[in-house]
Formats: sequence, structure tokens, C-alpha cells
Amino acid sequence: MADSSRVWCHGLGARDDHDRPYNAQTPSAALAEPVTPVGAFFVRDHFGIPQTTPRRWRLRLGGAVSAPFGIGYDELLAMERRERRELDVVMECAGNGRSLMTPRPPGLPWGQRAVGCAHFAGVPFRSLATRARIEPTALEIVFTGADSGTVHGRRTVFERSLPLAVALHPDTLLATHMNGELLAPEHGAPVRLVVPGRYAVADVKWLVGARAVTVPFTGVFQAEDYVYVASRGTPEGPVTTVRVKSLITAPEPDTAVRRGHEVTVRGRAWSGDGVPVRRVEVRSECEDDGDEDRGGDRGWRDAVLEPPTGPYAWTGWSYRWTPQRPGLYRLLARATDERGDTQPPRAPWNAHGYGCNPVASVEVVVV
Ligand SMILES: Nc1nc2c(c(=O)[nH]1)N[C@H]1C(S)=C(S)[C@@H](COP(=O)(O)O)O[C@H]1N2
Ligand SMILES: [Mo]
Repeated sequence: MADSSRVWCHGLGARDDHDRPYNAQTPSAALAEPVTPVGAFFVRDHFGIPQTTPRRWRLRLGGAVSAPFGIGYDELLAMERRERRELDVVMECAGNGRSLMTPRPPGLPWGQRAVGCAHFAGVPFRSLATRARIEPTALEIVFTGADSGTVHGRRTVFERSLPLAVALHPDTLLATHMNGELLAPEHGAPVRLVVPGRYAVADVKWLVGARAVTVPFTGVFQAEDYVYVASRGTPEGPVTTVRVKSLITAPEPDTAVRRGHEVTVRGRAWSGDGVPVRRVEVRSECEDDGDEDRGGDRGWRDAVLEPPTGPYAWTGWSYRWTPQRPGLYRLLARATDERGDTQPPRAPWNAHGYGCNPVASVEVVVV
């Protein structure tokens, strides 16, 4: 289960190539930081980075509203000065971990690092929606990006919808800043949507439109891709809430550890919809050792949790481990959230490879 995808090339483009998608995982070292530096933060785009400038940027609010309007960047920043909201948010691609699934579903072969946590600042979408006066018949808001291309043989723009209640939640932001800097082009400059606690496909980058609709939206990224499909059968619906998950950030895979010496196992854990992580447990399994810490549900020990920096941030954890005998060990970590949801022992398979949250593991050698 080693995460060998630090360098991989499927779909990899150049940051300054505006015609092809640029996709990259967060480097492991950056995951040791509570807030992921912008330059290290994973990137996922489908069509390349559209060239928009703050001066030309405009967001249009329309559809089932009684007062449609457009807003420019300066006006949005002026609003932000009055009602700025700042949140630390874990952003995770719904396909993160896909390469752990067997058989591997089609799609980008992400390892476990299509995830990061950043400090976002912006204006609640709710404030603009109030001004547009959404009609009572509206069901969802469709958010539109400035990027477009061909998917499954059809031209499409990047669009994704949210149920009205989620769109109007005070923490659903039109973000202009990430980690105190203006948004970078690859992360959606000048304005992106941030929907804390949902898989990152909801966080529409290069946002240029929001329209209220009275029937469920069936765009390609809503009804064909980014949906759970258990087999080749009928879709079970779009990916929404982030599933509880953990990552081991130390020790690095294949580290050699001296027996009798203490090693601090560290990592991060998070869940969706602002549900706090209640518990992280760690277990060690020795490949050469039949009994002790092996099998079933035995051998799990509680890690120490650090308080997260906010309701949507991840929780740092650590566990002191002193292996007594030499051998090849596997360290496992399992997070449980306040809802009681926990990570399954194996990757839960689905046809597009979404929501992959099996227990985290890393192999180390004790000498
Ligand atoms: N306009 C637009 N928004 C988008 C995408 C895209 O291709 N176009 N990709 C989505 C997906 S699938 C993910 S995982 C996140 C990634 O955000 P990041 O690149 O800032 O990490 O952006 C989302 N927002
Ligand atoms: Mo994604």
C-alpha cells in the first residue's frame, strides 16, 4: 500500500500551459504543516487554467431570482471589507486515494495526497444571494467556472450545483484569499467557491456565475462524473460530504527504526461537514510476528490529539511507539468522528473511485 505516486505523469501539464490540465499532489513534507503552503497545495483542474484578470472578472447572479445582478472584483472586495469571513478548511479531492482500490478505477491515479488544509478568506455567498432575492421555487444553485472543454465527447463548462441550504450556509464562501495571499491562478483566481466539509469538486474555481434553478442540475460533473456508482449500474448520487480519514506523516515509508528507541508516529485526521474527529487509534503489525499485535480489532491504541485550528481544519495527532523486536512493521492509523463514523479496513470500492478512506498505513523496518 505504499504511496509511490509522489511523481507521476498521467494528465500532468505545466503550470503555465493554459490548454491542458495541471494536476499535482501535495508533497509529503508539506503535510506535516497544519496549514499547507500555497505552492505545495495539490492542484486538480479539468481543462487548464483560464486566463482571467481581476479587472475583467465579473460574477453574474441569475436564474430563479427576482433581482439578477453582476458584481465586479472591486465591489466584491469592498463587501469583503465589511463582512470578511476566514476559515481553515481541509480540501480533499473526491478521487484522493483511488490508486489504493482494486481493481483500480479509471481516473487520475491519486495516491493519498490530493488533500491540503488552507486558510481561506472571502465573503459568504449568502450575502450576494440575499441581494439577488432567490425565488421560493429555487432548489439548487449552479456555480459556473470560466473554464470549459470536452468531456465524454461533449463541450461543457465546469459547473457544479449545491442544494440551496448548503449554498446559503454562512460558511460557504466566495474566497479571494488563501493563506493570506490573493488566490493563485491554479487555485481559482480571482474568486473561487469554498464549501467546507464537502469534497473539493464543490469548490468551483475561476467562479463567474451562480444561478438558482428549480429542477435538480444534471451537468456532467454533477450527474455523470463525481457520482458514486457501486457497480456498472445506476449512479447513487453525487459525492458530497467528506468521509472520515487520516494520514500518517511520520515516519516516512521504509524508514529504518532502531529497536528499543522511541519513534513518534504523527499524522492528520479530518471528517466532513464540520464534524470533529473524536479519536485516532494506531496499531503496529509485525510481518514476522504471528501473535502480539495481529489480527481482528485488537491492538489499537489511542493517539494524542491536538485541537484543530477551526471546525473545518484537520486534527494533528501523535503516538509514541517503541518497537522491541526487529522486523518489517506496518503502522496503521484509524480515525473516528463525532458521528461515530470510522475508517474501514479496506478501500470501499466504487466504479469511479471516490470517497476512498481506508485505514492509513506505512511500512517501516525495525533493526
Ligand atoms: N472551475 C473549476 N473548478 C474546479 C475544478 C475544475 O476543474 N474547474 N476542479 C475541482 C476539483 S475536482 C478539485 S479536487 C478542486 C481542486 O482544488 P485545488 O486545485 O485548488 O486544490 O477544484 C475543483 N474546482
Ligand atoms: Mo477533485
